[in-house]
Amino acid sequence: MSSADPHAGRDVPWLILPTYNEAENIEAIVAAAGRALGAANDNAYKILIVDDGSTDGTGEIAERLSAEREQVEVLHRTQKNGIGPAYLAGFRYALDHGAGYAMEMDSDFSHDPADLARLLAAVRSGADLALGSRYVPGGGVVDWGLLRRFISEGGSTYARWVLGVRVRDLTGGFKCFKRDVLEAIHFDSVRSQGYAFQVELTYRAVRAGFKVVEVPIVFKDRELGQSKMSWRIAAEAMWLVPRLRFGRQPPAAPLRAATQSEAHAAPAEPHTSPRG
Ligand SMILES: Nc1nc2c(ncn2[C@@H]2O[C@H](COP(=O)(O)OP(=O)(O)O)[C@@H](O)[C@H]2O)c(=O)[nH]1
Ligand SMILES: [Mg+2]
Repeated sequence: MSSADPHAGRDVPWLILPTYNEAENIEAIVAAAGRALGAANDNAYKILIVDDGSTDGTGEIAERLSAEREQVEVLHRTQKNGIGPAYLAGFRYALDHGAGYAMEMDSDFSHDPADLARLLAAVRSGADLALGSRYVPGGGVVDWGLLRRFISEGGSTYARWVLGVRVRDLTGGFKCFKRDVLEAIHFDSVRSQGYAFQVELTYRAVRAGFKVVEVPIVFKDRELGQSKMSWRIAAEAMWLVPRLRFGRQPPAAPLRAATQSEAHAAPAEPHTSPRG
């Protein structure tokens, strides 16, 4: 099973970390994610930081981290245009370099890096896409007031209802994709940026017949740095969701086209917590 280079080969998980002005978080999040992935996969993993020209020195710190560790790489982009394009650039790079799995996580400790192992385990035990989910039993959110909870959970409920899928947490950004799922998605036709991007990728995976499971996670607010999400990004999700369902569909990847109707009949099953 083992190959000469532990960082090559189709079994290697790549964690994509999008950053915009995360100088206070980047070093600690890379260290914590490295510990979790290293323990989960015998030190064979990659962390790809995708920095969109941060003005607070994040890009320089990322460069130093990548010089210090062979597992860390950096993609510098000159324009800040949202997490959607940043993730797509990261996915493309990871696929081109042989990633077996590509993972998404915020770089601000809202997601617990220790949960990376559980997401990876879910995909290794049969899922094609594992979602860190706040809205299944065992999952949740700390620190949020009633209004913010209502908007977030309401947004997921709205999207679930419009799209006709069973996924409970459609807007979350903590995920593990099997390589094939990303290969089946035509990146050029993905236009969304923020929460809508998360909805779009999960919806496309369900539509293409992939098995999507939800792994309970607890989300907490960042302690350092500032959120870049805005009402504009939330509004984008509102109008984009019906377009995903009723607009012109992007071409399906040939391999998966046969299973599309099956996908409609049996969308995501909630995953039971590995913690019991
Ligand atoms: N590369 C890149 N990363 C971004 C951009 N916008 C946000 N991020 C990162 O995406 C993650 C989630 O963003 P955040 O502002 O914390 O959103 P929130 O958790 O919904 O408040 C963080 O790691 C941000 O640094 C962007 O335009 N480009
Ligand atoms: Mg955040």
